[in-house]
Amino acid sequence: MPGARKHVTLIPNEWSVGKLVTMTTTHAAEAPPPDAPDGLQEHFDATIARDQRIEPRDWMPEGYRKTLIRQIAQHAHSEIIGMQPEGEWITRAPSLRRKAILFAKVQDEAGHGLYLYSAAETLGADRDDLTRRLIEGRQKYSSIFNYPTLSFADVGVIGWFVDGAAICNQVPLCRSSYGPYARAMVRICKEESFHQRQGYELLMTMMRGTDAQREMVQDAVDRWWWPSLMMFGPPDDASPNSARSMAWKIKRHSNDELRRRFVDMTVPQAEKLGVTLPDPQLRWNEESGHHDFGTPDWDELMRVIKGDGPCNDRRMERRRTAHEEGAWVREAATAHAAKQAARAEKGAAA
Ligand code: BYC
Repeated sequence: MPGARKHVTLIPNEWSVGKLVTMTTTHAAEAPPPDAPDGLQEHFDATIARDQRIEPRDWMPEGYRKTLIRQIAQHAHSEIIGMQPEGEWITRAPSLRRKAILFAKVQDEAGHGLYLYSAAETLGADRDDLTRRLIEGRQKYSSIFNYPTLSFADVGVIGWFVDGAAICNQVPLCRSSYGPYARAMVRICKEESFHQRQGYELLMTMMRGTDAQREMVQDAVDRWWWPSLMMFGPPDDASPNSARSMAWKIKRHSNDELRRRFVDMTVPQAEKLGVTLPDPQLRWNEESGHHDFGTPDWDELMRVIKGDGPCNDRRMERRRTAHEEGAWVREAATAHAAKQAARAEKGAAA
């Protein structure tokens, strides 16, 4: 119908975060029968098969624990490094309102990193050690944060694409089999959906502006589209961790499945916004009920993951400097905690 308002869903209903909290949160932590010490593996397997949660006090296979630490640490590092591309625009935001919004958003990402480091600590990981591994280049963070933010439209496109991709990836992680990770995801996803909406709203405002603003938006879309598709990881047949992680129900969907969901979700949003996604092969496929789309440049993803992206050096240098400059805060906090503990001990003894 001409002139009719087309309804664009930012997050499809069946993915709504609200529904996630109604999922089964039954604890997996019935202790294994005391007379069956050899039954720990069976107990773990049965817990996973029943779709219940593994909690920190439960026995778990070493591979499960290591896989979780790897994924959660990478996820935490991504949230922290992910503050940088948008953070570079805080002092250059075009209005006080945009500055306040951006400030709050970047601060939220820091909070996400902290919940996730806490979740990794429930598995026996040490936060300092994880940070050291990151700054020594022994642990990864998401490839997407190694691209530059060239204009303020990039802030909007990061909200729309990068937070949108994060939602597609992370909403299913709210049903991850490890309790502390799944619970951290519920709050994180609620905040990410706010971030996605603020990005989209910023872009809608720019699209109502001048030709130059519309060109900035299209340019940002052109630069961020393919790297956003790469966020979901290598294709399924080149993803060494997926099968194991899915069997353990850490991951609920494969990389390709989530990528396709992101494309299906984003295409109508792009139409509504009035931008073109830079993929000549993108079209609706009636038979499959999904969009067909082109192949991301997997060599580029591998180069970026290995440290050879446009901004890897800059991001890591900034992270190292921030860590060094924060040393006095860590020392002061440790001294304060020791003083408090000594005072409490003295009080208890008196
Ligand atoms: N970038 O076997 P695969 C955010 C690595 S931040 C870098 O498929 P897996 C936000 C992968 O680690 C949210 N590395 O692995 C913040 C593996 O290497 P290792 C970020 C990648 O784990 C600020 C190897 O390639 N989201 O939202 O089964 C502002 C083979 O891959 C990438 C998360 O962290 C990549 N893109 O699946 C705005 C989500 N892709 O470890 C927004 C949580 C793959 O064997 N993570 N690799 O040496 C996951 O869901 C999964 O770990 C992945 C990869 C889907 C990313």
